[in-house]
Amino acid sequence: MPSIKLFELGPTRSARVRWTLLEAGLEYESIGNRVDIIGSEELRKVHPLGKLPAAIIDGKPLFESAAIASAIADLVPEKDLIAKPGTWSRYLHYQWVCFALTEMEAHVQSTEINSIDFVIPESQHVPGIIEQNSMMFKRGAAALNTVLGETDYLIEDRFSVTDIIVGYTVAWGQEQGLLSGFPNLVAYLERLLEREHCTLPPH
Ligand SMILES: N[C@@H](CCC(=O)N[C@@H](CS)C(=O)NCC(=O)O)C(=O)O
Repeated sequence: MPSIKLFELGPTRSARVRWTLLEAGLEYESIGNRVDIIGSEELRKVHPLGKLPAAIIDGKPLFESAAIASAIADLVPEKDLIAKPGTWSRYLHYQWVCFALTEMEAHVQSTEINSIDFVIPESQHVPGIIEQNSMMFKRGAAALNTVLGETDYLIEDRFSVTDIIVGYTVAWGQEQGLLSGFPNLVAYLERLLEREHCTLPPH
């Protein structure tokens, strides 16, 4: 069994990693689960920005939720949680992960940090950005909605870690009220929520 330590906090993007670990059937040591772990010296040794999640897998540090979840899926090839390395399906995994994080999640994240007094103090918020963020998220959401009208899951039409990563992004959009007009995304979330180990909704 690999040794896995996870710096986590319930509603954060560590939910992606926790869900993957549960699907993988791997045990792990949970570190943190308290707000003051964010930005702490202890966490900065693993994540240079002191953000969650971060992990130590067999003694090696790794950060970014999508990278950690993908690495964990690779630890259990028999569970078929991620397309095999070197296959076209694996490149599609990278495609959808990059798409979700850059074309969609970046915008809902910007809305969140400009709405709550946590990462950026309220005095430095730019409320005017929120409308543009919503518009940009919806542009990505429309493309994903079209694809999910043709397939239930993103890779090879079966559940994988790609859906864990992208599903979190879609759920974040739902939380911000951005899914109206995208019935296939709502149905996709409903499918994901039916899974025993699902950790959505994220916030
Ligand atoms: N792209 C990163 C985002 C990490 C991130 O921003 N995590 C949030 C919690 S969801 C955090 O720790 N924020 C504290 C901060 O920005 O200082 C990932 O997916 O892991």
